[in-house]
Amino acid sequence: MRTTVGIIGAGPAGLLLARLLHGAGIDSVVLESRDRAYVEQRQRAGILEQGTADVLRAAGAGERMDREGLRHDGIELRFAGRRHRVDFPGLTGGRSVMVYAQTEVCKDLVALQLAEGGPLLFEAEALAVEGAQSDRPVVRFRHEGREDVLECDYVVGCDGHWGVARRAVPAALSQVFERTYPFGWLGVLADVAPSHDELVYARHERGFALLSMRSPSVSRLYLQVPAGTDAQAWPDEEIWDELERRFETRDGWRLARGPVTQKSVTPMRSYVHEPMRHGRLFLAGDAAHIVPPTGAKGLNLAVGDVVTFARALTHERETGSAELLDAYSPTCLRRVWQAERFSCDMTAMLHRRPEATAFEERLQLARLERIASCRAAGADLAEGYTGFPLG
Ligand code: RFL
Ligand code: PHB
Repeated sequence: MRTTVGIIGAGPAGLLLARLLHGAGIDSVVLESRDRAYVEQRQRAGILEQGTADVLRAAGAGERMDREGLRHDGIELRFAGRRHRVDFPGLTGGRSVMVYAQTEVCKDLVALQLAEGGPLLFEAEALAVEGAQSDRPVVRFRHEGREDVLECDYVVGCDGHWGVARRAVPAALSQVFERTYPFGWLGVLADVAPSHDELVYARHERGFALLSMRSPSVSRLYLQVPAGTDAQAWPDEEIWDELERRFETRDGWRLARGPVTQKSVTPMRSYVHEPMRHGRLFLAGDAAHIVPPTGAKGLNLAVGDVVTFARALTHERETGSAELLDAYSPTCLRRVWQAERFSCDMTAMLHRRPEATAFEERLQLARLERIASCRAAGADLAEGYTGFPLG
């Protein structure tokens, strides 16, 4: 098999890249190790930055998002029994975000790819990327019980944190920057209308909690739990009790309960692999970097990477200049590090560190007070949350 761009992974990064290249008249093949149902149902991100929503629209993948997605003009910060709303448009000159689940983005992109795009092979597991520094890199993969080879001009590793693409970068040329956290998020999906019309980020002595949503009738809720917690060890009623404690306000706000349909624990990690390019192999999305979910940045960063790659390759095709391809890694990393900073700050401000001193806890509250009382501090959060400019 031969193609111009071999794409490993059909998460949001790989699927959107295939769509953008198709629009630019560049052919690609997507290899995905899991089946279609898995790709379309894996519960993950829920917030699209305005720039991400614009990219999906421009790629012809925004129709259902515009019909079913929920535009959000702010979030609520909850601390010390108080509530503070961060008004995004008012603080950023008009920006907002979209609540539209990653599962739905993936469904829309899979449907478009199968109807109009190049090959998208499910249950096709990439085994290795070889010859990244030659003119003809190849992806070895296994599909329908047979091993095969995909010859490419370029390979883009969109295969997530546990994929194989990153391994093709020699250790001597790689630098990894990371931080692990002693906590994770217990996430539940519940058939109950969200108890607030915007997301609520709560800082509480017992730990962080987040109220999010998937639709007007489905809530998505998270609780900070110790790293390594087994989700099944938390009975549903105890989850609701704990959520209620952490969201408690002095004005008597109530959390509505409903049947829990899914629960799982997500570990938290900050991770950056530099560089994001080795020869003709490019890394995009979680394959190159991970952020803790507090800033809602992971999916949006993946989109930024593939937009940067698609623009760079289109430029090379149109002008013969590899200038933008050569700038791929530093261009992406500037945005990645801003998102890492934002995600770390949000995480530090809202989570309970088991070893935190009383002094540090007071500092957390002072940070939240500052955002609530100083327009510049609020604007900094609003700008970070609604997104750093693409390119
Ligand atoms: P993905 O989605 O992990 O997709 C990688 C794909 O590659 C496949 N794969 C392979 N295919 C072939 N051969 C191999 N050897 C392969 N190895 C792996 C995998 O099966 C998979 O299909 O990476 P991608 O595309 O880079 O997308 C990244 C996002 O999924 C991720 O950053 C976000 O989900 C992070 N995230 C959030 N991001 C946001 O922007 N906003 C949010 O609100 C948000 N909330 C979250 C999140 C992530 C969470 N979890 C579970 C980590 C909330 C949570 C709880
Ligand atoms: C979600 O809805 O899954 C979600 C929303 C905001 C975050 C993280 C996750 O910061």
